[in-house]
Amino acid sequence: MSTRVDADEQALEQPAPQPELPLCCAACGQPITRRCWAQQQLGQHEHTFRNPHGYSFHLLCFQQAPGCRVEGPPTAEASWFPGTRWQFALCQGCDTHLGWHYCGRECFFGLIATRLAHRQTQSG
Ligand code: JO2
Repeated sequence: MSTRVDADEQALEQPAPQPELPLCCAACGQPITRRCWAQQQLGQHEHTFRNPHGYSFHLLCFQQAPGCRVEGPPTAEASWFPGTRWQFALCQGCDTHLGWHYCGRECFFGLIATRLAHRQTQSG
């Protein structure tokens, strides 16, 4: 199976122009989370992982993401954070898959960096 890198264009490559502004869905502009909710898991905020289908994802960890809708049954299958189960985290605005919600001893979100933007991209 070949490695496929997530190919979206809207990476969070620049620091936030104003750190208090929300991080939004890159596809529809829905506010998703905030920098103040960034946290470390396994000692890092950012992680790169590959799933069983061969797709690589660059994840950012947040203690909450109120703009996400969590969907599907929790599963430990191939979880990248040992001791956690994951569910899909979708944009409440447009259903784009933004990452995963994890629960173990605590719950958190791992969101795909390229699917977030510093501001609304369509209506903002
Ligand atoms: C979350 C996906 C994943 C897994 C996935 C679709 C189907 C399956 C997807 N490790 N999950 C994690 N599946 C991630 C993973 O912590 O592999 O990528 O197992 O059937 O999100 O596209």
